[in-house]
Amino acid sequence: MKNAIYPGSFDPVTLGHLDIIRRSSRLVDHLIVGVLNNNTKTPLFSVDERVNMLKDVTKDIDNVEILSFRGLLVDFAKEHQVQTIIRGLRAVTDFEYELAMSQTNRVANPDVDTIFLNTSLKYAYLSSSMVKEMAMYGGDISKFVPQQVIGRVYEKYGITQQ
Ligand code: COD
Repeated sequence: MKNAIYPGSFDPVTLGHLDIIRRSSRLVDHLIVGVLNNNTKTPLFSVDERVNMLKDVTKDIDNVEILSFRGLLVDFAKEHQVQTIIRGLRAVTDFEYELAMSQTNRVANPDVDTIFLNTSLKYAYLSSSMVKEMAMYGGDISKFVPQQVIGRVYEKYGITQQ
């Protein structure tokens, strides 16, 4: 049984994340999407809201499970007997951070390897931060996040969807 974890903040989930989830779900038997429940960052969405949005947008993918985690990713992986972490790579700017993270995780647990999927070209510059900035000023985010997520983002900024 090949299983993997795709971890992230997903604040909120974007079409870029969903693309990585769909593509990696075809590579493994079981994919856990791990949503970080972090005390140090203040996310726009609570961990429950992020988990629920991910559940909504992945409900048609049978082998995907959405879970939250606290603490170290390698401990979460060990708890679920997972040795493969999936990460998405956009531009070269992601590379340094991703490399450092994968090396650190491998030092912490040599059994854990990270596999990188490159972004689909149309989502190459898409990030949750960009979505939030667009939404904050009333910009159109419909090309960036799944349809079920659009209203929930605007709602956070008190914007009524047209
Ligand atoms: N196209 C392709 N991939 C994308 C896109 C896109 N448009 N947008 C984002 N991605 C990828 C990102 O590159 C990333 O791989 C993944 O999707 C999730 O992205 P984010 O931004 O939601 O999540 P991050 O990068 O904030 O997640 C960081 C973690 C939560 C995984 C990390 O902080 C962590 O593991 N924390 C736990 C503590 C720990 O173990 N620390 C030690 C590791 S150094």
